[in-house]
This record gives sequence, structure tokens and C-alpha cells, in this order.
Amino acid sequence: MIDLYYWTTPNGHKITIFLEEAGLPYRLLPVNINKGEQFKPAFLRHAPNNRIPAIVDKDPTDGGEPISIFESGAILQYLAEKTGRFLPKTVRGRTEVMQWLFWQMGGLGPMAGQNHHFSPYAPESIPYAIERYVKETSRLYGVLDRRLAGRDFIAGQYSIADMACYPWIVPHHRQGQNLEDFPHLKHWFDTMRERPAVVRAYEIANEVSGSQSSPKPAKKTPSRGTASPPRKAVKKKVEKSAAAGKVEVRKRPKKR
Ligand SMILES: N[C@@H](CCC(=O)N[C@@H](CS)C(=O)NCC(=O)O)C(=O)O
Repeated sequence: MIDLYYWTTPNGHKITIFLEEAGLPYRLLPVNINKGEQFKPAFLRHAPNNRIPAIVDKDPTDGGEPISIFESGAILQYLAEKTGRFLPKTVRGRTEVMQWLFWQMGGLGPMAGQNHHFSPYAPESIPYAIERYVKETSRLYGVLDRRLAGRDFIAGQYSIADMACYPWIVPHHRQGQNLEDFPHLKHWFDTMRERPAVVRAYEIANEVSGSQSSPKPAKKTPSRGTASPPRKAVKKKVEKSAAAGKVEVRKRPKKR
């Protein structure tokens, strides 16, 4: 069983997408970053950077003590290696995936994150910062668009690189981007959003944010991009334990 310390943000969605794709059993532990729960000592034991996501694998492949992992890229790599899925084993295939995973971790995520901060949320509008991050996001979208020309997925086959990038493209409107300007990226985005595991990941996000309603902020507050556009009826796939604030996600039969 994997414990997932999670909130409904792009970095959180990456891991629910992986777990849903792989059909791994996991227990979802919401860490409401709008309420400061990322600073609680129990969470910091697993995530010293006080940011979600983090996981604890209670059943590591070496049969030893549970392993805690923070940083979404490291978690995706760990889970891919654990399951033998979504990361090719050949040196070339693996290198393709890893460089795009690092590109997301070092570029797309941080730059789009700054874009979210300065464009819609900053209490003071700073045109220089807005322009810088909207432009840089646009440049990165262009890089991904060119990469996806003639490819279904970022590294050819569906991989953890796609899972890492997709949640950062979901809030494209908020980032001042129009997907019509990036046709290959748009095609990939439309394919990704229809994957059943991706749909489930965003349904879970809606369930979790609905169950942890925070007080409405009086002013604009930096919250981090969350769930997908409203989808059809959200099925009850998540069981909540209100007292413990935990959400148990049961293993589903694989549909292939
Ligand atoms: N590089 C980290 C970034 C994690 C991160 O920034 N998480 C945000 C939510 S997307 C967070 O927990 N923020 C809490 C805070 O800013 O205090 C990763 O990819 O895991």
C-alpha cells in the first residue's frame, strides 16, 4: 500500500494520474495547503520541503522498511521503477523520458507556477513580472508543441513525462495561453484528457477539494491550479474518513 500525501494541485495530480494508470492500491491523505497543513510535523517527516506531493511506500520491492519520497519527479520515477511501467528500460528510451521529466520539473512547472502567482493571484499587479512569466510559459509551450509534432506522446510512448506535463497545461487559460496557437500540443492535450485514469484523477481532486472546503479568501490568495473543467457526474470512487481526514482509494480492476 502507498500513502499519498496530496493536495488538488498540478504536482498532486501527477501522482494520482500515475496511481490510477497503474492500478496500484493507495491511501490518499489530503494535506490542505490553503490551511497550512504542509507545515505539520507529521507531514514534514516525509516531506522536508513542506510541499506536496509525498508518498510512503509501505511495501518496497526490497522487502525492507517503508520508503518516504518527496518531489513529484522523484516519486514518478520511483513508481515507474517499482511497477516497471511508463518508463522504458532501454538506455535511449529511458533517457528520452527522463530529460522531458526534468524539463517539466525545472522549466514548465516552476515557470507556469510563477505565471499563476503573478498573473491571476498577486495582490499587486506587476506588469514586468506578468509579462516575463506569460512569455516564458508561451516559449515553453512552443518547445512542447514542436516536440509533439509527429508524436502521440512526449517520448513517443505514453510515459511519466506526459503525466508530469499534462497537469501544468490544464490551467492554460489562467497562464494566458491559447492552445489553438499550439496545434500539436492541443492534439496531445485532447488525447490526454480523455484517458480514463486522467479523468479519475481529476474526479478525485474534485471529491477531495469538495470534502475539505476552506473558508473563502477575502482577497486574492495564491492558490495552485486545481481540478479540470467540470466533467460529467462524478462517481463515488472515494471513501472518506471524516474523523481521520483520510481518503482510501481502493484498487480497481484493470480495464485494458
Ligand atoms: N518541486 C516540487 C514542487 C512541489 C510544490 O510546489 N507543491 C506545492 C503545490 S503544487 C505546495 O505544496 N505548496 C505549498 C506551499 O507553497 O506552501 C514537486 O514537484 O514536488
